[in-house]
Amino acid sequence: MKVLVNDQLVERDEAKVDIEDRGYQFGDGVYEVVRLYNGQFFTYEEHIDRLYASAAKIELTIPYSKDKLRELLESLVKENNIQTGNVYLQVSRGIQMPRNHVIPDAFPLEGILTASASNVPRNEGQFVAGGKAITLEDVRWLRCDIKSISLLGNILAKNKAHQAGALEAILHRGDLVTECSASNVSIIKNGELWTHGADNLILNGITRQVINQVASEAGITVHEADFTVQDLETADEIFISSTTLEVTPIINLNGQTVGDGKRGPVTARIHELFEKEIERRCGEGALITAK
Ligand code: DCS
Repeated sequence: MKVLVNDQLVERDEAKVDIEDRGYQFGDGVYEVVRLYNGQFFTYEEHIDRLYASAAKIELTIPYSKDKLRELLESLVKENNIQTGNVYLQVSRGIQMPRNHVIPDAFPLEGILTASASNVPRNEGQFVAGGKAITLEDVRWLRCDIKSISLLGNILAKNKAHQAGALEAILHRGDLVTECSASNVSIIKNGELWTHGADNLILNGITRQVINQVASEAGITVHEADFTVQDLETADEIFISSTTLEVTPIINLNGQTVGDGKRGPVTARIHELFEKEIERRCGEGALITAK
């Protein structure tokens, strides 16, 4: 398996990170996870635009042009023969000695790119069967719109969910539901979709954006607006979404059955629309080879 370190493809066990790297020391960096179906990137531009936007928000310069980055990531995909899988890429601010919180004015490096790719099949069983979730107070910082590699708040929430035998932790700030530890959350009430607006309190998921678009086009009313924990608890259907989870139903919340405990009809319809979008963008056979 080969990975990218800056513009070099190297064997995974030969790739090294400097202990003075600010990503390693401070979690000072940004990342993306991009999915491939049938060897084709899905929503590539959206992910890369978000990477550059996250970097700009923390005054970090991505060391490559978008064209060069695409060339590098395509070489990574080709080298590892990725059909249906994920590319993980991150850019750290680079090496600084001695360790200092302050970002130097004349920073010697523009950032260090590392990326890996692996084949990961679609979790089709789970897309239908769904999973459990718990609710937790959202104690993360107030810039969740940045896809930062500093993920302690997310990790602790996800781990609490895991310890409770759940797939995800649905987070709320007081009464208002925000998102999950590593995905967005939407609810269905009276056939309409509700999901938190794209502000500083959530990561504006690319999956969520595609879902909202295809759902609206199909005539489903989409509210990107506040909804409460009580709305969540009384929802007809709940689903979570991310690059790897696609549209995954939540069939149990804090030990209580959601709806009739099965994937609901609107969630099923939305996943079907999402799959059509995958085929539209990645080619007709994309979902067949993705098994
Ligand atoms: N919210 C958070 C906190 C996330 O970490 C993610 C994705 C999302 C929402 C959904 O965003 P996308 O739809 O753009 O994927 N997390 C990525 C991760 O860390 N692994 O897989 C996806």
